[in-house]
Amino acid sequence: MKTVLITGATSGIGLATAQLLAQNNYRLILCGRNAEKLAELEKELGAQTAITTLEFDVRDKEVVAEKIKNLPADFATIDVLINNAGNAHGLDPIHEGSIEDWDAMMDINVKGLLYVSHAVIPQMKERKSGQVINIGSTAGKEVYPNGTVYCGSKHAVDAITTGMRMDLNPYSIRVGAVNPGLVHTNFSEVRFKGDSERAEKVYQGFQPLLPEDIADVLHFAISRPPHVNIADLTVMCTAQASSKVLNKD
Ligand code: 8X3
Repeated sequence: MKTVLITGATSGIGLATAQLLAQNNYRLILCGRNAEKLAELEKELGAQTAITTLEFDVRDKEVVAEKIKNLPADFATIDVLINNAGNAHGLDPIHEGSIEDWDAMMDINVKGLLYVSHAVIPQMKERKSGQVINIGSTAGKEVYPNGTVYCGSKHAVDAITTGMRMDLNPYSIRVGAVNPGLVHTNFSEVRFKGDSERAEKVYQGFQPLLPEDIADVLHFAISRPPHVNIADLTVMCTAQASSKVLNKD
């Protein structure tokens, strides 16, 4: 039974992935900031598979390192790391952007991913096996107006994934990225700071991806035989052709 650590596991893509992997016999380490949701998840999915949860904010590097280091013995060997925690904050031209929003995106999407990776990779290197999947974005492949810093953070994820794959190549550690386009999650609600009406409009007039669609892709990626690495996969809904080309009703 493989052990999979998922960050940002309490909502969206992370949650759908946790639910799918629980049904498919993976041992899960679910990480997130919301203790209550983590406890609910542990109860809900604990009936299906072995679960432990880690409450942390990926920005807290000491806490991240400490909690991963002190995992219970049954969960100490991590076969797969899914760096999923990520957020967008604001959608503004660069001259109107907020420094707090920029900090949040860079700290969570880029530095948080690095902190968790730093805590997990050494044991994979030691064993000469393991898999890291970073959740990128179409925003890591092309830049769109007003998304400058978010796109910058996801381009960083793209570059970091490529570099990680090279650096970890001698240790047979598989590294890849899954880059979703528009997925119907609370992503836009967070981006627009709780303005649900504006958030919902983002997904109106076409069928966006659902978190379950990306969970399927992640399950596929981690269930490949050891010689197969899904290195870089961009997934869009049929209505989307690029960040700004969308076939809406
Ligand atoms: C999410 C996709 O188009 O909002 O990463 O940047 S988009």
